Amino acid sequence: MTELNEFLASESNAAIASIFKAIEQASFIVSKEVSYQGLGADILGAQGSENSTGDQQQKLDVFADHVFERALRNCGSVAGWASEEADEFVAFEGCENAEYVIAIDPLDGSSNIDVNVSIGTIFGIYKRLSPTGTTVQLQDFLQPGRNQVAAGYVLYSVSTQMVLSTGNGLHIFTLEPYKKQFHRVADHVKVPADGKCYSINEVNFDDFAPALKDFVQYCRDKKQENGKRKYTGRYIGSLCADFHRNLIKGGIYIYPATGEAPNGKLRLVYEGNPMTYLMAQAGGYGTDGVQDILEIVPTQLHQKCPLYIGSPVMMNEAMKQA
Ligand code: P6P
Repeated sequence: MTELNEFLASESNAAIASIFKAIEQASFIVSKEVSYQGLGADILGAQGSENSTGDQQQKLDVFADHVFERALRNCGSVAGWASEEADEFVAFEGCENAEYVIAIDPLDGSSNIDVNVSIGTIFGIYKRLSPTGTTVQLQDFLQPGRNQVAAGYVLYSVSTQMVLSTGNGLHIFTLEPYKKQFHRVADHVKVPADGKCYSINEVNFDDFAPALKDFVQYCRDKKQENGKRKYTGRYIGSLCADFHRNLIKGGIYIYPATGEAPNGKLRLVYEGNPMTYLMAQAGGYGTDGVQDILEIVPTQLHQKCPLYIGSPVMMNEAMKQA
């Protein structure tokens, strides 16, 4: 039993604890290979293929997908999974009696690995809707984000950290690489009500909706009482890294709809839903620019959604403009 296991067994149930144990094992493998930056497995550069939705796959995308799938298949508590790297969901043969399914982006931001920038794994866990003892169905994966029973991300950065919730607050664990275990370093973390950072790719400014242009200009112009600007821009180009900084320091991350990408870029099922579930557990919230992300009923596995997420004061200001 690892510390993460013990914590989850007390916070949730044995099945959820076994799922997180599988994620702990898989993320240790990915973290080790990422930290060896090309000295270990061949994970640098493009795979030379596209994923289900036309994104250029990086070798690390494929590596992480295989590592997490193997671990989650073997844990026995997951009946099937939906991965960004596969067109369709996958039923795990022999796991028909498992109660849970998982939606996952095995490696978000993988194009950053070649330049040694933080990257992440994002996942959401749902109780299946189809009867146990049967093969999972698409409906098991097209649940609104409010149905998640747990979610988390692993941030492969200066240290490797897992941020998770099983519905009883948001907790942060740090990987101790020699023991291959995560140790809790913070629990019941709350996002600051207001922040200093707005995270958005401003190269697309001219293509933003007028309301979003107004919000960005508001952030650019807002002054503190001492006359100094209140906000600054921070955009790493890796969702987990930008989200994590904003979670700890306060801030807002926006990947909006644009003329070129009317539904934005991020995926609802395995990016928007898990991250919004986590932010809600920390006292913030996430929308698609209009409605709570967690209330959207997905119609397609890889559907995209605009994402506004972060500190409530900044979110309220952004939504007021909308
Ligand atoms: P852009 C990484 O590819 C990602 O999905 C997020 O992690 C990141 O915030 C965003 O895309 C960056 O996209 O279009 O600004 O380069």
